[in-house]
Amino acid sequence: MSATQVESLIDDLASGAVEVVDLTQPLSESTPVIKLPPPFANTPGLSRTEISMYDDRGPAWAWYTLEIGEHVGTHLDAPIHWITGRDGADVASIPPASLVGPAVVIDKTAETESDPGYLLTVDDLEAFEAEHGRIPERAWVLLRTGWGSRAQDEAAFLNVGENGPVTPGPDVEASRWLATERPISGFGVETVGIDAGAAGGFDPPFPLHNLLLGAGRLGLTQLASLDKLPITGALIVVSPLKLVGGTGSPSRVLAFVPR
Ligand code: 23J
Ligand code: MN
Repeated sequence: MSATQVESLIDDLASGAVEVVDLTQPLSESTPVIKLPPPFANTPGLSRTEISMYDDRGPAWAWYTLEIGEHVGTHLDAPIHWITGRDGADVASIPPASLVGPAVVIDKTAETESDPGYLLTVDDLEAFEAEHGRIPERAWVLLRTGWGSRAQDEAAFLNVGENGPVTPGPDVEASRWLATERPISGFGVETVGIDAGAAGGFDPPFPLHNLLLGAGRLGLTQLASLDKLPITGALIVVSPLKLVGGTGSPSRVLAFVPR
């Protein structure tokens, strides 16, 4: 991008020709977190304790200590989150250019409404490209399902049934395709994890974690407002904490959308 294009982007932001859309869910003590079945350990959500509250401990200031898992709320999965990516990047080592790129939205809202465990297939990915063109290099592929409308209701969001969680995501072959067939930066979802709810029972278990993170690519979860994005043409910016050795991080995620 030349200096001129950055200047024109600044002008477009001022005029409203480009809108900044926040793709981040609010982060609070009530933000739902994934619940793995026994015998696996689980992550804490967010909790806060006061350091001072305009009181004896600090008369003119308020501040908190946070306790939070790395994988809470709208968050990034780094390659080292998964054993297949253990020699890959931690959060601090991710090249910043991977955190900015074209957003490509695959809309499976209708399919997810009729089947909340909807599995994205290679046929879906190929049909998407036939209609909208080849997924570009460095793209963030975002699976739009409408699931974000459940984000404030833990039971509806996690949607755990008799046979475990029922949430949408890619099947094994679509996971392999996303990890190997296109040089994408990452894959983002509205649900609690990048894999489908049923994916713990797939072969391999959690195939998108296994294959995508194993290929050095990134995951992004619990996104909001994907319905405000065009199918192509938006720019996404992902901002994780620069956690040295981090396997993931709560992130602010923004999109630049032409209006
Ligand atoms: C650990 C094991 C399985 C899953 C996850 C974490 C996540 O969803 C995550 O945030 O990476 S599915
Ligand atoms: Mn995660």
